[in-house]
Amino acid sequence: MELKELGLDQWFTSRAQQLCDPTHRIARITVVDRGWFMVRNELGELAVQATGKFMYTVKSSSDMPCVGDWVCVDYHDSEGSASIHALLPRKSFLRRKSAGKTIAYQMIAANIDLVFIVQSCHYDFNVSRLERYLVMANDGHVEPLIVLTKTDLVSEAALKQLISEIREAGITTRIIAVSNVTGAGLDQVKESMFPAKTYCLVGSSGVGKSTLINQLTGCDRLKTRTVSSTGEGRHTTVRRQLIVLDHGAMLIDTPGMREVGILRASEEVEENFDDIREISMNCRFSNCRHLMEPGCAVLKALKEGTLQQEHYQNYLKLKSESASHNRAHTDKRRKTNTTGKNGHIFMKRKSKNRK
Ligand SMILES: Nc1nc2c(ncn2[C@@H]2O[C@H](COP(=O)(O)OP(=O)(O)OP(=O)(O)O)[C@@H](O)[C@H]2O)c(=O)[nH]1
Ligand SMILES: [Mg+2]
Ligand SMILES: [Zn+2]
Repeated sequence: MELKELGLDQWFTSRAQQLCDPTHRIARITVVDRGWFMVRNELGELAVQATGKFMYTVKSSSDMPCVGDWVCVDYHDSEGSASIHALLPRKSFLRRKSAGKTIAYQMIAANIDLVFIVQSCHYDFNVSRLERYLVMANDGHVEPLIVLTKTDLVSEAALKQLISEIREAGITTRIIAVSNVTGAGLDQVKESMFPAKTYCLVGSSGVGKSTLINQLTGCDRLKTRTVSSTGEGRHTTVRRQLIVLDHGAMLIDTPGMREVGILRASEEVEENFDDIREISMNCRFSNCRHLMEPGCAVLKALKEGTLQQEHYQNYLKLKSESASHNRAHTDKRRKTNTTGKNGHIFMKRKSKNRK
């Protein structure tokens, strides 16, 4: 695949000439997963890490490469490994605010030509949320398109009503109504996508973003929620990923957002520290804080070196931000604290039959 088929144009090339070393190659980030990245270029797809020198230039999380970004990569031919040396400026982006004292942003995706704002006709439909997504698109210079899914679950009259509610709110953005079950409207989605252009899907969890992508690719590339599962509140998609469709358009799937615009610290902890959560399944106590508790699997992993000290410190930092954020909320409702001075006196021993 040539770089221009991946969306590279003169705008990026001229910036790369200033930022990249002549020995580096330009590549596009296709997957971001806790400290490592997948990049793709004419040579293929490869896992890379960011160099320490690059990390030193990172001032905030929005300086970190995100899916869709163009980067300068040094391919160390001998070992078949590669590293990121620089991040090219973004032409467009989707981002949301991080919780915390200072204004920071978490990048969702970069260099997007069009964002599909996905809402379901069933349950999920909400015009003000739609408006917040439109603000997000506008803020990042991305053209929006509204997709209403699950039309098979509502009557034609009900669908008309939803569309008129959107229009009455003054939203003029194009709307496509689809059903991943009957296939209605899928051709319209396909026809709105072009080779070498990048599309991103955003919307609440469970609205059918990954199912729609699977329909467009014609195969079950992405995991979707099974119908029988009740997994309320759990995201099926956990990472952002760029997929190249057969006819050359690129699509980025994202995990559903609970709150548009604002990323809560607790969500950030959840998204970025899956590994720690997994390790903590083996902690002796279910409410282990991984600070000094006996039988803590996280502390054990730290000691053994299978968990990086820096990653653990970031986890603690975000977790405390998330806790103070939540406290601010509950304090408003409940003045008396019943859990004790440090809010943590009861150790809950895990029951044996717990998975
Ligand atoms: N009836 C009906 N069900 C659908 C439709 N599209 C998706 N679903 C179902 O909705 C559920 C959620 O779909 P997903 O594609 O996993 O949703 P998602 O938006 O990717 O969710 P997250 O990855 O958690 O953000 C699955 O059980 C799908 O089968 C549709 O058009 N009609
Ligand atoms: Mg999904
Ligand atoms: Zn622990």
